[in-house]
Amino acid sequence: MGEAARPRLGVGMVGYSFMGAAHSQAWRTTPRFFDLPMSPEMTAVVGRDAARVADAAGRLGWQSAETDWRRLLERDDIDLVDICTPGDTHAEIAVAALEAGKHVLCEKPLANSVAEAERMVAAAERAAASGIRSMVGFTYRRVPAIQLAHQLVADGRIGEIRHVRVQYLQDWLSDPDAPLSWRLDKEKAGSGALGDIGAHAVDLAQFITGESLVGVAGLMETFVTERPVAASSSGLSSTAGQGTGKVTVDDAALFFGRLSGGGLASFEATRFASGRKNAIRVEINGSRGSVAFDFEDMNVLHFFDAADPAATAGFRRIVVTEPDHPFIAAWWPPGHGLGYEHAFTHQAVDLVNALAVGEAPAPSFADGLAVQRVLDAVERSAASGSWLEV
Ligand code: SOE
Repeated sequence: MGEAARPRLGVGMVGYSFMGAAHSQAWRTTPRFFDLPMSPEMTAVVGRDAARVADAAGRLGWQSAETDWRRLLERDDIDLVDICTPGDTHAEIAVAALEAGKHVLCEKPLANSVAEAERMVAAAERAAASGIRSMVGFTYRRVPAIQLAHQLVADGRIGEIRHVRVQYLQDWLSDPDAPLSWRLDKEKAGSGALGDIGAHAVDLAQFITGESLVGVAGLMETFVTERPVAASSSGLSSTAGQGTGKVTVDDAALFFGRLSGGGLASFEATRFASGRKNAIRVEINGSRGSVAFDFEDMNVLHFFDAADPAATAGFRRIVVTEPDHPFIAAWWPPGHGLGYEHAFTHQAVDLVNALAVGEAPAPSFADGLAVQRVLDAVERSAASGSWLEV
């Protein structure tokens, strides 16, 4: 499409740390690699510290900087508010933005509680009546190998789902001297490994299978309850300052559940899996085959087809980099893999495409609420030691 024919989409992003940097990279790249029906513009970035946000704007490619997110709602050149802040601010910003007629992209988990997520869904539904859209950032859905797994399951290639096994394994807290950060503060983050990475695990299970979790039982543990306070932090790494403080969230969460189709699902989310950096492992076994994925080898999907002749049957290692695979045609020749950041670009592409035709983008705030309900049930189950319906 010619540049002049593309309507402009003014984006205002709140927060510019790890997630803000990932979203900025997506907004910079999206119009350069994909032929989009709208032209996203990196109009404004928001942070509380004037000097730091001005620096972030220059570094990440934003045209202007603001120190209060409410300014985005007053500005006519902002069409979409992209929320990349800790969970305790999601509901307030998202509801106000939707009420001000701005589309919203909100990082996961949607909120810190079911009540907040419900308020966000209600605001999203009201806004949708006047064409204002919302989306939650379960980014891993947009990894091409995950999209392929979803397609294979939807096409019936693995049959009826019997088992779903999802592990999300990180190790950035396994050192007891790793300092505190907002992610270890219940007030800010809502929960620990459960909400931060378990949320992705639940969303992936529900997205790939097209089913939902109807009941769960869980265990949660905080292995290190006190840590050095942080002097500064960037991304997942922090430097230690003076003194120590309490960890108020879980370090690990284990849970299992039943899917709406009757299958059994098990989950593990931990920041203590020494040596595992960002291992999101998904295996789904069905009546006709299986799919298996590990984010540490993210360009590959393993697929087992039970209909193959027994003598040569086995898991196929599919390198998901062919032009026929989701999103790949816009990138590199076969075998020239993609990385973590590409999923954020694909998320922006799908969002812009949906906005251009007035469709509801997915995952919706309702999908975010569905995940929140599972997390809430896991937390209550861990506290009470009982099986709970979602
Ligand atoms: C930290 O555990 C984290 O950055 C998550 O918050 C992200 O959602 C995930 O993509 C990587 O790990």
